[in-house]
Amino acid sequence: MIKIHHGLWPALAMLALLLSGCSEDTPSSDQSKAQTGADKYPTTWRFALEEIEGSVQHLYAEAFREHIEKVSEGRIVVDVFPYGSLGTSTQLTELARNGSINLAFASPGHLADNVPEAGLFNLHFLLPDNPEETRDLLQDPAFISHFQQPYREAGLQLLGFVSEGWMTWTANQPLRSLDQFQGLRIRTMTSTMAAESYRAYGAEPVQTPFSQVYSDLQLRKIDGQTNPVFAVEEMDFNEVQSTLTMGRASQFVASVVANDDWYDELPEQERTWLNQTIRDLAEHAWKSQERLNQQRLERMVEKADIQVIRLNDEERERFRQASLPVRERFLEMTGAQGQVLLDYVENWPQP
Ligand code: 6CS
Repeated sequence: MIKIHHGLWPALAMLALLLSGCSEDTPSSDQSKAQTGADKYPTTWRFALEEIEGSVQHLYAEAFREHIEKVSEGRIVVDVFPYGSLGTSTQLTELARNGSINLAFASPGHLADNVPEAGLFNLHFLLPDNPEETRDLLQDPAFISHFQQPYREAGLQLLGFVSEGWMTWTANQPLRSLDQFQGLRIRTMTSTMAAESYRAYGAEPVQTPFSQVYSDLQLRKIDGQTNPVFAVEEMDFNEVQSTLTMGRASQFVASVVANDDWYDELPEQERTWLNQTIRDLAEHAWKSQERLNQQRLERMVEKADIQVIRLNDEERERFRQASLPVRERFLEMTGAQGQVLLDYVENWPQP
């Protein structure tokens, strides 16, 4: 049986959202200015996710909803749209850019064609090997500030980065060496930089939306894919792949974004609630991805339906060497600003 994961979007719901621009209980920015004080509330913020219910992004959004409703004493209500209710990652970013939704997750793996600097997170063997150091880097205000202008140029306000754990490689064979990558049709996220990192290993990257990966694997249109453990399990890729290789080459980093005009026009109090919530959730987000990745790895190992392989340092070093030229490609796309970012990460943690 062919299983299509969230491949059929409720097109009418999306169309309605696009056409309406704003719902009854969500005043447009002009209305918002006219409506002040008590009669403005409750107001609804729409938050769209690139992942399904039960995912890292979903846990984050639910915690976000609870937190903001609490600090605002019910004045702000959050509508969460898990993956499958509105569209693909690229479409969600478009909805955030045009203001149909207020908040969204935007993964650099998809976003880097619009925000080239975000391509940094598609580079392999760049972020610290120690995940705690990566966590601290992603919360570092000076690091985040380097991305503000590039996101703005794409019509987005960057609110923060969320780590979702190590990327793994799944296939119907182990992926221990560059030889095993030769000609491998591996699905990557849709940006050029996401593909380049695998082309450097000799693979033939195929770029498709998340929702299409299961059926493409099942139909053998592709040989493998790359995602964190939690996503492999929740999207059932373990049903159609025999081997999960942990090369610890890159970590999945997502960004939380807002429509730029919406953010600028938020009353000061609401913007404070929003920024405070993003800050307060950082630790929660870190812990929930650790827990989810760990639990789901155990579950897959228990079911024994996928073989788990961990690369040793020697094997990883060969991939690291092969990955280095991709940094030049990143610099071609980002210039001096890209160099600043590379230097920043390579010198992290700061003494
Ligand atoms: O592979 C993807 O396209 C997706 N993977 C995850 C873990 N989150 C969102 C992203 O779109």
